Amino acid sequence: MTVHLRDYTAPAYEIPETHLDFSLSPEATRVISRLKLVRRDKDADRITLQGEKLVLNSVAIDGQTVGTDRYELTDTSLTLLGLGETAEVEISVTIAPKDNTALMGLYMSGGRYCTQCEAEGFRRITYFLDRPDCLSRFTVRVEADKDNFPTLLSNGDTVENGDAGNGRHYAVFVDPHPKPTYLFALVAGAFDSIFDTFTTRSGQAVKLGVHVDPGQAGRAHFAMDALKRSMKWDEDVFQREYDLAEFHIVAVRDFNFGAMENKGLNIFNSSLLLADADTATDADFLNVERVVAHEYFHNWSGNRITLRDWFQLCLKEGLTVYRDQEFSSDMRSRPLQRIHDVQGLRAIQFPEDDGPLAHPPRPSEFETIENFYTSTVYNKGAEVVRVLRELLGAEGFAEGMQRYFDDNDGTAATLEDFMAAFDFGSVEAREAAFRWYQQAGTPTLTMKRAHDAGTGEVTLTLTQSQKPTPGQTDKAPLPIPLRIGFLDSAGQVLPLSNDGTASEEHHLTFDSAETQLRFDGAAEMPIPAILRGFNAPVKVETDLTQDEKLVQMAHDPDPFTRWDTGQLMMAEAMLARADGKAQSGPPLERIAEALAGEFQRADFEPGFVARAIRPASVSELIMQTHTPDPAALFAAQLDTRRALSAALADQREAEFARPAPDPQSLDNDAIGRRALRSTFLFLAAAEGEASADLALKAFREAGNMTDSMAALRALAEIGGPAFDRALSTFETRWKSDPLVMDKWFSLQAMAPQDGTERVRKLASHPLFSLKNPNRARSVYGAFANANPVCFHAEDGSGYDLVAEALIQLDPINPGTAARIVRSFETWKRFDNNRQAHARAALERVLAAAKSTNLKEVITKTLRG
Ligand code: B3K
Ligand code: ZN
Repeated sequence: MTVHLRDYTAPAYEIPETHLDFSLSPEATRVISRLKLVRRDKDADRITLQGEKLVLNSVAIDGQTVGTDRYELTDTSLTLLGLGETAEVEISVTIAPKDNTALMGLYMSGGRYCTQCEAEGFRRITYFLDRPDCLSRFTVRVEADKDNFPTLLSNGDTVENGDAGNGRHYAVFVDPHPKPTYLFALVAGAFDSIFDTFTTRSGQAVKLGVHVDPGQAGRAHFAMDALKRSMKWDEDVFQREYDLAEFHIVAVRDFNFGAMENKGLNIFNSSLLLADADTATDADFLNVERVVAHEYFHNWSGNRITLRDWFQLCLKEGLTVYRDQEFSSDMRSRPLQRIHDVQGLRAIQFPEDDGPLAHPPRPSEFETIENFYTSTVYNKGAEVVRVLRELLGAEGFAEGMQRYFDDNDGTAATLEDFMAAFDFGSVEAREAAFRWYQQAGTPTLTMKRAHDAGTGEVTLTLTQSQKPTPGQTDKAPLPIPLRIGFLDSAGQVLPLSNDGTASEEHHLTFDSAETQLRFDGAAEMPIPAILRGFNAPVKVETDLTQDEKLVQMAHDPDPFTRWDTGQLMMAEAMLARADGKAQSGPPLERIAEALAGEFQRADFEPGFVARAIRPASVSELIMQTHTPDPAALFAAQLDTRRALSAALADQREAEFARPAPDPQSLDNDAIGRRALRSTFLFLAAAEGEASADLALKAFREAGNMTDSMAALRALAEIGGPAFDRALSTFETRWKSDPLVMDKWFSLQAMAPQDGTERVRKLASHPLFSLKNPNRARSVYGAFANANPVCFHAEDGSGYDLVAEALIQLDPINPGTAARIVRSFETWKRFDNNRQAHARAALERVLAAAKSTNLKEVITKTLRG
């Protein structure tokens, strides 16, 4: 059943008031809902409420218990009949949270109750208009056994609590802000809680609580701190204040994705909340900070202003990712954040845009909305907001954002509403910008130069093109914001002039299929960077020569450009090697020489250099190759790493001769230096046994989880008994810590030499379970997404392994299965033999699949 954007109609009735009464029990929770219905559409006399896997006990309309003459019941709905202008409806259902392995609706994790309702989980709690444009004021009463479930939470502020007799207690919550069902949440259980207070800029005191598994409070403080910083930042940068007297975050171990922005009661996967230096890596800390901010920022971009329908998902997700990226840039290092985000975009979103599952940030049809929580909606969505900011200028963008928040507060909005808040100068300009939301695919921007030595004029001929994507063949040009700057052949900045204005950097918009830009004042052919800062999600192809790129990677003032051109040079070198044509690629000595220059710069930043000297992963190289051979690419990467490792040996020795950074410190320099040491170990690991001492020493001396994992990753590549010993030391120390053990599992699943064998063994490890999504992903997700050599093995063994797991996982947790299967999306890039293996594996899974989630993804993947 395909749903189309163009078919949107508002519901016939509104539900302005909702009372929910939960009597919690693992096998039989009773949910009574009292709804006030008010007619919107004057001809209506009936309404269909969604409901799945519910046992209906009774229905009453206006105080009278009614029979099937007043309602129709199906597996997925309850239609109330013969309604008037208004009605008071009471529905009683029973559900079994303990049996809910799909983790949608009300379920149990570690003996505690929690919920996940986005997108369509609420219908597994009771019958309701389970759609984002039905905004209701919720009052919720929760009752549970007192000893086992001492903490009771729901959205909004607590207005009452007390004893309910029989060893039970209750609490009542009122959320004054009308909200759709997907933002509903309930939690009950035994937690260790930490509390704090935040005073908003208008003087309102907010009680903050972070609730975690007993014994874990020490790992909750970083999240609390990140929350307070997020609240302050949203006031300072977007003028957005919090709007309830309480705000809670709860960590649960069983969760289908990262976290959820339920109004006033965010629920997190514990992997994105708990962090201390012993158990979390620096990357984990930064993720916790980012996701705490992201979910908090949804309070405005998502909750106060929600979505008219699910096609608008990008309105809250893309915008909120943009906001969290800006937050992280302000908290940490702006250039590093940009590199991190672009790397993620290229690793996940570009392949999606290039494959069978390509769709625009705002799709126009879907089968299962759950399958549309994609990198395109999230990450390209954020890039589109950044494009808008560039097109409008910082001030125009900021004004438009305030207008958007003010004009749409309390409503369920569309992307059209969002665009209407900005002043683009003309209707045409707004429509052109809006295309970014409507067109799928990554545009390619090409640049060719001409130089007139007589006049000193340089002409840049720019073209943009887009390949057809499934269901979308005609593409119109997009407005691409450029930041252009030039160097001379010695690497000096050239302030050329455009239209009579000389500048070191020109901000221009390219919005047609082809154009020519002219600049004056160039004595020789200059070296342009046209997309400094990477402010548009495009692929760039230029006519720069190898020598010019070496100058650019060493000297461009924009760190992003230096990093990007360096990556390009290393990739060209690796691809040439994988093709057996090493001599035609850029020479590694010269690349290494340019990289060595980074260590000498006055603005040396170790975290930046750690990324600059790290060549692309095999997965990234696969995306740059036709019919890739992962094993050959890996061999080429090893070769390149060895060369860089040797060329940068002095820098490595100098770094390791210094005292290690404070293992507890999270400042930029400490994080950066640990990242640099980790990259050095990664480069050196390509030397195999010869580097084992370095890695073992790093493992023994590791002062925190960042250092332990860096050393273990290096040992995983070196392999052999040293690796196995380190693994067992690690296991003995951490076996009772699930988050750390997830790392132990995934590290082995990513081992390039013998990953397949290891995964088979891991699946029968006593701590392995498909029921826990983190654990399932730590093995199969890690293998399929981050072990390209084994996953794409020539004999199809990698595909078979994942297919078998998916067949077992689908009946347990279809959402997680439908995510892992996406790793097959690149299958058509490979040779016929691999394609045949991938097709057979996918067809096997499809034949066994029961869920629409998994079937939709596989059908589209096979079709593409
Ligand atoms: N909005 C949730 C994601 C819900 C996913 C539903 N399948 C988390 C977030 O993006 O903030
Ligand atoms: Zn989000």
